[in-house]
Parts: sequence; structure tokens; C-alpha cells
Amino acid sequence: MKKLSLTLIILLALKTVIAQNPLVTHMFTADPTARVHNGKLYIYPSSDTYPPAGREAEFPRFCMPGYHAFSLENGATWKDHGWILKENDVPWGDKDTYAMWAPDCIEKDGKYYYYFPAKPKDGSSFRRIGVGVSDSPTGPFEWEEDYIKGVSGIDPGLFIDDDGTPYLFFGGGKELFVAPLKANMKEIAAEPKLVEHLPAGYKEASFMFKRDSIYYFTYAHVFTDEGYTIAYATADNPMGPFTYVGKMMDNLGNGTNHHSVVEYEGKWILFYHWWEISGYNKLRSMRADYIEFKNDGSVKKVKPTLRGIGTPTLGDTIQIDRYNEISGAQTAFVGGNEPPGWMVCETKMMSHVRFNRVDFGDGQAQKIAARIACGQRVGSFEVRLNNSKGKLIAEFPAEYTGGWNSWKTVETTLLEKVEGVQDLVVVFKADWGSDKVVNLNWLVIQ
Ligand code: FUB
Repeated sequence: MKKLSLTLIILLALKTVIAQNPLVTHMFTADPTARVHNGKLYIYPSSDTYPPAGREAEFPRFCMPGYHAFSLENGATWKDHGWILKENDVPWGDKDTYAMWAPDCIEKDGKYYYYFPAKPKDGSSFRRIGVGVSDSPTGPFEWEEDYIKGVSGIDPGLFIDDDGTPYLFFGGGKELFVAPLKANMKEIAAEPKLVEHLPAGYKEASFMFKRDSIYYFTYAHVFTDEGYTIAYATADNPMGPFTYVGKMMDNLGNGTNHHSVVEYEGKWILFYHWWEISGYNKLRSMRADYIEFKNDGSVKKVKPTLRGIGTPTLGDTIQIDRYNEISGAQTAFVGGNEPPGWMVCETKMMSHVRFNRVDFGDGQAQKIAARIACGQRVGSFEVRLNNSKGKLIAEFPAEYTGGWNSWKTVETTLLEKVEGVQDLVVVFKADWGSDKVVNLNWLVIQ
């Protein structure tokens, strides 16, 4: 617990937001529903936090006070728009219950509708689902005085069909449900219907999307021999009948998973969560990875990566420790007075780390800056394109910075004109007498 607390203090102090995985590290975020509004990518997650003082015994379960919203800026940075809703501001909600589970926010006719589950103060159900409306994707929202009547359960997942009909998917348990909504988006238009033909097992996290003419009903499916997975079924109608297809993400460990799927700038992305940075499955962090489809429309299983999505460009911080591939080196938390995060370390002779998709633009880049800490004076590290023997574009000597925790930004001129989107490979070249070259935190192309 002591070790966990230290890790959490480090992470919560971290202000930087990044587009690699996990997506943000200044707070814990789970259940990410991503949406593209007016061409811009937004995420609406829930948030995990520590139990309030004196109430720790109540919280072996989730402790979830409300919602932030995030938007992707410049293809590489997640902007935190702050609190969208705090639990004690829910007009119909019970107070101080920390029960704000997975939300969603969808646009219809220029208005943004935010749906969330909360514990009702009338005690009528484990969770009810409320809604608020705004002119902006990040609020402020005007919250309805009461929950949506006729709906009881968690995990609202919204879908608007091509004909404009809105649907609310929801539920957690052996069964999931769908109900069409009225045009006002605040009432159901018909009794909820069971989402049929899914295999047995605990289910939650309903999320529907449409690609070509196929409706994909995706959800978290808990298999007794595997735990939480993300599974899906398809149909030619939002209300089914559905045909179960299989899993799109395997189990990540002994905790929940919860996801959404969006198409953004021509690529499909799976948003999900994991708790690998806290090590505790009630303090989760949202992540994203690209998703691909086979010719028959079925989904290729998504493997979680550190690299995640996004394409940093000139001036963006390239968190090289969120690699696509590493060989002979390691990563660890940064030490010294550096803002908390990760670094590449134990950089042995001819070790390398590869970071895919950096946008050099039209070839105007002149320099590369590197953030290093180094406790010795021999060796060098190179920046190459595509692979560890690819075109050399920059070379840095191993400069003594005062020690392995003393950080300094060093710069060098690019040796070549580089254009377009390129994979970067940093190759570490030690020398006789040194067993590692530098600790490397980040790169910036300028
Ligand atoms: O985050 C709380 C609950 O855990 C969500 O509502 C479920 O989908 C699961 O992720």
C-alpha cells in the first residue's frame, strides 16, 4: 500500500497530458466514451479517486465523484476541460455516494446531451440515468430535475441512427437493454427491449456504432474462465436481432474494461481503460489504440500498446518511453526534479527504442532537442528513421549532466531534411567502460 501511495502521489502531481497510453496521468479516468463533434475528438470518461477520509472501509468498491471532459488538441495533447458534473449537483441524486459510473455525451441537432448514472435519493434503484443539455460539447449543461423514467441501470450508451432516431442502450448484469428515445432525448419512446442472442455471462458497457451498413453492438462480457473482455455482436438494425461475433479485446487483468469506438480522421479507434499505472483496479486510466476491420466487417482483436494513437508534429513532446518497440533498454519513472513521467533507461550498447508516426511536415524542421540525464561521459545516441540501421538524422554525444537524475535539454542540428510522417528510432551507442549511455525522457523536433 505504501508503494502504491507513492506511485499515486507521483502520478497525481503530473500535469502533462499526452496522446500516448495512458492518455492522461494527472488524474484517474475510466469508462472513456469518445465522440467526434464537429471534426474534433472528445472523451467523456468517469473518474476514479481515493475514498474520502474516514470512509475508506466503505470503498473496496469504486469511488467516483463525477466527470471531466477532454478534447484532443493538435493531434497530440489532451486538454482537460475540468468538471462537467459533480455528484452533489445531480438534482435527483443521493449525496456523497461517489457513484458516478460510466457516462456518454452525444450531439443531436446542434445540442449536446450528456447521460450519466447516479444513485437516486428516492432509493428506487441501484442506479438511474440522468441527462443534461448544452450548446457546447463541454458544457455547461442544464441538468434535468429528474432521472429518465422507465430506465433503471448503469452504463448509458447512446446511438443515433441515420434516420435521426436516438437509442439508449444501458444495463449491467446478465442482460442489457435498448430503448428508442423521443426526439427531446429525455424520455424513452417505447419500453426497453432486451438485447437478445448474447452468450451467457455478466455484461455491461453497451456501446453501439455503425460502419458501412453493419450495426455493431459492443459491450463488456465477463467470461468465467477469463474475466472482463470487450465483445461484440452485429445486426442490420439498432434493436437487433443480433448475432454474437466474438471478442475485440481480450482480458487485461483482474478488473473491469469499458470502451467506445469512433472513427476519427479516417481511422477507427478503440478507447478503453486499464489500471497498469496505479496497479489497483479501482484507480484506472483511459487508453486508446487503433482498431482494424477485416474485409468481411469483423473486427481484428485489439492489442493494448503504450504508443497509442496520435501523430506528434514539430514542437510536440515525443514521449519516447511510450514506444512501439524497445530492445536492450528499459523504461522507468523519471527521477530528480523532472516533472513526473517515464524515461528510457538502462540504455546498453546498441540498444534502441522505436516510436512510430512523427509528422515532420514539409521538411522545415532544423533541430532535435532531447531531455537527458547522464552520469558518465562516453558514447552517443543517434536518431534514425524507420529502423535501427535506417537513415541517420541526428547524433548526440553522451554529455555528463551531473548524474543519472540531473536533467538537461540538449539540442543538435538535423543532418538531413526530413519530410512527412516517419518512424523514429533512437539507437544508443555505448563505449568500452560504460554500461549505459543516457537516460532519455523526451524528444522535440523543432
Ligand atoms: O466504472 C464503474 C463501472 O465499472 C462502469 O460503469 C462499468 O462499466 C465498469 O467499468
